[in-house]
Amino acid sequence: MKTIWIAIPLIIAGAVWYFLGFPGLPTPTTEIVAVTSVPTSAIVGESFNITWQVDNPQSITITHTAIHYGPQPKEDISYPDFTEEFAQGSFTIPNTFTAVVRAPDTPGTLFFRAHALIEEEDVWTEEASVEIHPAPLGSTTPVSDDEQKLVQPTEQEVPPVTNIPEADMPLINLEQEIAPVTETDIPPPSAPSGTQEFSLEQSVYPGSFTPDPLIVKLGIPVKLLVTTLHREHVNRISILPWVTTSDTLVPGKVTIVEFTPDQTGDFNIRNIGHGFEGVLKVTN
Ligand SMILES: [Cu+2]
Repeated sequence: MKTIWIAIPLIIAGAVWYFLGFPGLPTPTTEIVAVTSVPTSAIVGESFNITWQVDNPQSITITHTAIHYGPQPKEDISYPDFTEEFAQGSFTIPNTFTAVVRAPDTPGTLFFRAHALIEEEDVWTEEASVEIHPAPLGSTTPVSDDEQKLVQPTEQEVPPVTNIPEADMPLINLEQEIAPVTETDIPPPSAPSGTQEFSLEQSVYPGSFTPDPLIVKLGIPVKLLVTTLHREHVNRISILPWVTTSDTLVPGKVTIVEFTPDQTGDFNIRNIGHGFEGVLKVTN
């Protein structure tokens, strides 16, 4: 009987805390991810900030939160781009995040949602939008410091093969990782020894590999220099039975995939994450 008189006030106190909050203690909220600041409009090619908050009753660590965005509204959240700042790493929530979004080069509407991966669960906001206006007459497109850093190495180091959108360029290791692409167009040796080397380009939107089919010779080690046009949460390839999973494909980086085809026929080059496929043809 005594315990009831202890338990009841505790339950009431707990309920008050949950629904109203006590001073100095975190207040549970219903909107776990919410956009808190975004301009209503932007100028073509201009960079602007979007701020969002990610809440949680307890302080925990998450590994991904981002603004996903693109020129089309997306029910299925397959936006072609997302902000990189908090896309990979370790971030404490509750917290507020701000990332830079670059407006497209053509006027229109930019659609976006904030996303967070919280304890293996995907949490998204409703879709919102920013109107993208043409540049005022006589003005030049503003270029931020960040973009200059990105563009300069591209012009100096990247051969035409890569064709990577500027917004997707990574900030690091451009020289080391992109330099080998110059050799990817060299045809494979015809002698049945050595290595046959090919470039393989992946585009997530639409899901495709180039070339398709990719034709290789039986019994000669294959070296694929794989590039991708898009950043994704999960972005690797498999070529069964030889390659179960590659390293993560990152725009601007060449991922090397090596194997020796020991049977002829058609095999799937498969994107892990989106599931689209290309064909690897092994011939005599
Ligand atoms: Cu995301």
